[in-house]
Amino acid sequence: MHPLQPYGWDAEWEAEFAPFAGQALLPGRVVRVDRGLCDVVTPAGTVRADTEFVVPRDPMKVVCTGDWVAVDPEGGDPRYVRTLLPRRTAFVRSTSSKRSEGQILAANVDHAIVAVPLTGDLDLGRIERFLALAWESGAQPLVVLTKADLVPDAVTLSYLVQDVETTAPGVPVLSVSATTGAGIDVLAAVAAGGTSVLLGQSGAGKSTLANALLGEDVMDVRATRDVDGKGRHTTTTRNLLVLPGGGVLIDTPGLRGVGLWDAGTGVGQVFAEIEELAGRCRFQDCAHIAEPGCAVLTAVESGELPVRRLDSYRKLMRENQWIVAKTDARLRTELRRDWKRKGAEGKAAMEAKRGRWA
Ligand SMILES: Nc1nc2c(ncn2[C@@H]2O[C@H](COP(=O)(O)OP(=O)(O)OP(=O)(O)O)[C@@H](O)[C@H]2O)c(=O)[nH]1
Ligand SMILES: [Mg+2]
Ligand SMILES: [Zn+2]
Repeated sequence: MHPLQPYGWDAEWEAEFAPFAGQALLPGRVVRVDRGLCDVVTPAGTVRADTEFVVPRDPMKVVCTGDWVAVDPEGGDPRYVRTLLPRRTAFVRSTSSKRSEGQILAANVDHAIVAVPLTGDLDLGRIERFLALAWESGAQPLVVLTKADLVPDAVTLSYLVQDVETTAPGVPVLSVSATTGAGIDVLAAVAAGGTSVLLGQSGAGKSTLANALLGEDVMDVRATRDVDGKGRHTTTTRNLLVLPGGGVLIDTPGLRGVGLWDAGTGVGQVFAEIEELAGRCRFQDCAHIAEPGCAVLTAVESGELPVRRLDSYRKLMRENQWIVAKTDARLRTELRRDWKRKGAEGKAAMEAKRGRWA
């Protein structure tokens, strides 16, 4: 067995890495990133590596947890990451409203697990926002409602699950409790199929779930001081963990919120039923405000579509259009093309390497 197989190494990555194998570089997966340095697991063990060489001020090429890279086995400590293999998927949010920059939270993820605590009121808008980015990432989203043991009875629990289900068409919704163990087996089965990332607000119980899936206390867990998620974050780095039942899990620090980042397609998927209705409006460019023959408004009037959903759809669409307009569209198109241009990055890295030693 290839030593990286538990980390998700497969025939496709092997093919992707082939050009670098002949150049005496090592393949590896980034298991942690901390201020420009990352821990990379390679067939020769875990090495600490500098990522600076591959990231010439391009936020989309900042090496992040989950990335597959080629590491130079020679050189001191830290070593150098020579190239970033093209990502299959990437979860990206915008860093802040002031600076329009994307931040990659996890790469090469198959399941984007949005952890939502069943304590306090369910913030459906926040779930929709996370799901838009999850769909956009290319991963399959999953909502995990945590701390089910704190819900007083089974009927209440089933209503809460239903509420989230109607908010998340096409997305599996699972309730779990790390305290009683309910639902953990189902989650383990999902997580066994590839790489999963746990996302959500601080205190949602992400690290507790990670420990439950690991079967041991690897991640620090702490009681949150306040319920609105503004308290201290327990987890401070993104960590990639190999699960005993198969699969790889990335635990991330809590996020108070996520800004959309070019997530038009993702927003459309979160509100699939609205987009479906919109296709039946009389006018093709219907804004669903007061137009005659508007199927969306008809659905709101009949009670079929909650007005909250329509408001949320409008809000996220507007936010997304704004961020897209604000950022340099040309640059981002190039970036995207770049992601798809397999192997090109490697070639550039090797040319740079040659130049460096010339
Ligand atoms: N009752 C109950 N409490 C839980 C459960 N899961 C987690 N908790 C508690 O919730 C608190 C926060 O858990 P963490 O796992 O640290 O939360 P987190 O999402 O990793 O938080 P950050 O690392 O800050 O993002 C801790 O006090 C846990 O014991 C559960 O299933 N039931
Ligand atoms: Mg944590
Ligand atoms: Zn309409």
